[in-house]
Amino acid sequence: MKKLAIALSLVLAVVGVAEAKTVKISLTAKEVDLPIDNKGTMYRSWTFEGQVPGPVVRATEGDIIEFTLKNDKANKNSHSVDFHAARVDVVKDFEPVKPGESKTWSFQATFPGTFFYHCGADPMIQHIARGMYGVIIIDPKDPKAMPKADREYVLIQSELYPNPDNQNDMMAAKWTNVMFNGGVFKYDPVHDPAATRILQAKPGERVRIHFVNAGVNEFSSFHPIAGIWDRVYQSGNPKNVSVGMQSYVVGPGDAAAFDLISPVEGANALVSHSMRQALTGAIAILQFTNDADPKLGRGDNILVK
Ligand SMILES: [Cu+2]
Repeated sequence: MKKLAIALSLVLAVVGVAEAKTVKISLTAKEVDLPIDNKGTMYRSWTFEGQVPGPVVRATEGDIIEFTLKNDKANKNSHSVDFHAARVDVVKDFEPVKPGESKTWSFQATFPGTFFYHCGADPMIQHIARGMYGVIIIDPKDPKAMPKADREYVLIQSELYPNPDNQNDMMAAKWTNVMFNGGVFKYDPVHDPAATRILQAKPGERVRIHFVNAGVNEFSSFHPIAGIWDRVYQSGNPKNVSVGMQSYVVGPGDAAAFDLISPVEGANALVSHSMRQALTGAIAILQFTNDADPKLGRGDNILVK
């Protein structure tokens, strides 16, 4: 056993991946009905793991991600996964998987950051608009590359097309609402009294928002009402840093990391400052309070369900 371990570490040293670990990730495509607002209006969604957005995928810079996509046999459509954190072959690795089948492929996460992932099966516009999207966070290998966040939240913007079967409406950008994390005013009890959830942090804490724009068509102008972004990291890469930003544009299919620190108790409203987007649903309340729930913005609660 010891000999084997020595031999293995020698092999790893020779190929120069001594620090890399292999992370196994599995996602199952599921076509299900999900609520798209706080009233519980149901929508025929296509999903990863029956949820919109899909699960947060996370690894560290340098890791090998061994990824398996399963397509549930109850589904009617082929699905695929396109990780924006990967450098691979679009034909071989992003190829759609038929219902009842599965496929495994690997990539090394060479750049740290906040990246989009989505289904790339044809027609991609419909697969994304119906809910097949999520975030893959690649933490920097050097833990000091970015200031440590006290809390983190994932917000993914997308447009709601009322008829999920009408691809023409998607091509024409005839959406009715813009949402964060798959729900209209999901975290905004100010504009929708039926909303029960908000984001929370304490004054002085560094809150990092991993923001993805799933689109499928609109650009987002991400702004914290009553706040200023302490730092914005394009693509979430620690080297791409801007400071003291009021808003930052994230195009469809793009992502960034946004740090916010409030010196006072009170609320900020995180919005797309494109007002038609905000006022149809793209608002999330972040409450700064000394009584902030210690579980929120940590562990599995960075994506508030
Ligand atoms: Cu799909």
